[in-house]
Amino acid sequence: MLRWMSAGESHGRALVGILDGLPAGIKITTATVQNYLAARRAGYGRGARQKFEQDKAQMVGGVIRGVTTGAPIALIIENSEWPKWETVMSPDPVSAQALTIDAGKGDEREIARNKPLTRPRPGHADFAGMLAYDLNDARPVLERASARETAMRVGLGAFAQEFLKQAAGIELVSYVSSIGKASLAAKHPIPTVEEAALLADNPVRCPDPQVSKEMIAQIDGAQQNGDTIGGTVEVAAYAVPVGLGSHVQADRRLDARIAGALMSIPSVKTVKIGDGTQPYLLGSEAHDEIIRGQTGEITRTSNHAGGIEGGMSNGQIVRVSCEFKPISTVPRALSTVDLANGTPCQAIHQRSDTCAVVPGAVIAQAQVALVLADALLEHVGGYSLEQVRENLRAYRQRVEARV
Ligand code: EPS
Repeated sequence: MLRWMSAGESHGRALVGILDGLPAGIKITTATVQNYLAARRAGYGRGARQKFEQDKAQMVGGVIRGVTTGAPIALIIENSEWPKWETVMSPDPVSAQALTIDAGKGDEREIARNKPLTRPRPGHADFAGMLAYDLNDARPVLERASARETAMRVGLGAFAQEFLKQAAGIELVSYVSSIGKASLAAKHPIPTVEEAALLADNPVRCPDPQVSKEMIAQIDGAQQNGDTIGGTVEVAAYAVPVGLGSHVQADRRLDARIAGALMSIPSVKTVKIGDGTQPYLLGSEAHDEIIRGQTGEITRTSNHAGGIEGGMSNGQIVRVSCEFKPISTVPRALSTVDLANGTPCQAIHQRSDTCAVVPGAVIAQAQVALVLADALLEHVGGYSLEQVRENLRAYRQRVEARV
């Protein structure tokens, strides 16, 4: 069983993450983890912070000389912002006077840094978090609700993706299929692994050059109006063996696990497996008929189900998508009520990204990889990469013999 967890605040010293249950023998280096993290920092519509935030990862457990040991993976990603926030975010108490001193160059954000945040942003965790945790200041809520934490998901997801590739040849791709009103055609083919590698150079991670331009225009339009904008990302996993997940128990269903993992990404409000429910189709049209292919193999006429039936992978490409709402830190601040004095006012705004859909694709890919790695280990097991490979080979042979 694979377990993962993170801790750390957006403007704290660092994010820390633990990934427990990965086998020994996976080859990985800091540079590899760094490559995955770099993809998350890219993307048109990101705010000022991404220009200086380095996402410098350090492996501090579970890896020796470039190979996993089977012990829990421990990862640290430091925040470049920390020196400016050392006082207000200090884990130890600080004097009241220290909090009146503005660090840095005194821009609007720095002056506001030490003041209590009492005007909750509609759409963010501020309001419910302040009430649920008995806080007079939204700072502790937004520090942890911040999507900064997704850097660690991508960091841990790097290990899951390297494991899937090295153990089973499973590779994932992710791309953006809509931003605002600009959408990729529904029938656009899923990029191959090679094509997806090129997408990293596209500012909106979209496989269609014309639609990419429309997406950029949508982001520009939102930014010029002091607004934010959302969109849709797609994730596909190639070479997933049949039978990951299970129909026998609710919490073992692969689709439920993927849906939970994707829905847990900040700003995600919709998750779709394959083509979703397709309520406009009849049953005879909506399902993927089972046929004999040209070389006698068992295959399908289509993949509406997104490679998952009955809570299990069915041997087709696993294909899922999720929609991100526009970021809730809207520059043209929305109406709210100041919880310090109960008066109507404008919500907090310091700085924000205009659009985080492009990093969203990279984060979604990491989340799906973590779930698939867990499901693969559950099915074939093994404490070492070689054991997993052998167990998988034996399982694939049994499947081959049946079909
Ligand atoms: C975020 C707000 C912005 C983003 C941040 C997530 O940070 P700040 O408030 O410091 O400008 O840049 O995302 C990241 C730092 C990141 O690495 O993704 C938020 O409120 O969720």
